[in-house]
Amino acid sequence: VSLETDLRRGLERNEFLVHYQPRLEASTGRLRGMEALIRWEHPESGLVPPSQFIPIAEESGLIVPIGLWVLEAACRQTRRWLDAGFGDLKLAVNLSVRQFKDAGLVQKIQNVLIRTGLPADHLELEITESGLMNDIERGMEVLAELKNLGCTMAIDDFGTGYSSLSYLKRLPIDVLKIDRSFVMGLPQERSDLSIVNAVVGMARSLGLVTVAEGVESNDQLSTLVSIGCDEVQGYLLSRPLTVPEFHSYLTGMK
Ligand code: G
Ligand code: G
Ligand code: MN
Ligand code: NA
Repeated sequence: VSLETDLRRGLERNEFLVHYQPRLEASTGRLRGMEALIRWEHPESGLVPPSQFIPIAEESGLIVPIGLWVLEAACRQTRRWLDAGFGDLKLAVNLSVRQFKDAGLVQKIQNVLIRTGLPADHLELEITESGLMNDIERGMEVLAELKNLGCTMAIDDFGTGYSSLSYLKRLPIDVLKIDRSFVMGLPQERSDLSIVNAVVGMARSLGLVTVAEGVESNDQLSTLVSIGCDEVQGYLLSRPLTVPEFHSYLTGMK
């Protein structure tokens, strides 16, 4: 069977699950929230990484129902954690370009928030820089509507696309997630250091929060703290965790 058929069946048979990667305040290590990351537990092949099925889900359009499933599962789980007393968690969910272009997106998100009871200000939506720039006029409209719901908006993989400074100023976004390709070279790689420094400085002057992705070493972390990057995510702090693992993580922090 084709991977597409397999994906469709996976959705029907509930083979997807969500892992959660903690996102911490850089200077204090305080937990700020987590990113929902989809996983596929294939009955024969085992755990299939998103790099192997997200592109096919994108091409086939299946990412629209799959993305909605992730959103609902993650909002419902976050609501449980809030109810269990784990205070101020912000859930970040990735939106693909296809979802972003779906005319029903805003209504679907609003319905999920109502169904799960997650307050909108606990939800952040991540859209890649290229996804956003793909259709900037439409992008601005959708961003504005999602902001109206009360969600915050993040640009994912920032630095890998072509956002101009003038767009950044005009877009209703809250967060820049600095792509891990720039974090990787810190602190030795001079050009990466300059880029991250410039992004953080620019973000601050525009009132945006910065998140560094893919932080793997203490050297990278201390460099990011000294540059003034607000938040960090990466294997150094924690890999993406299953629901029970993330629950233990929360319990350990209390
Ligand atoms: O978790 P991992 O590093 O394997 O993810 C690989 C890629 O898959 C990343 O680019 C990530 O953004 C993407 N991804 C993970 N979960 C989702 C999801 O729920 N929706 C979309 N559109 N992309 C996701
Ligand atoms: O594209 P996006 O930023 O949504 O993807 C996040 C992806 O990065 C996830 O698949 C996650 O598993 C992966 N990831 C998270 N932390 C690290 C890290 O420290 N190093 C590397 N190489 N990948 C990471
Ligand atoms: Mn992301
Ligand atoms: Na990213």
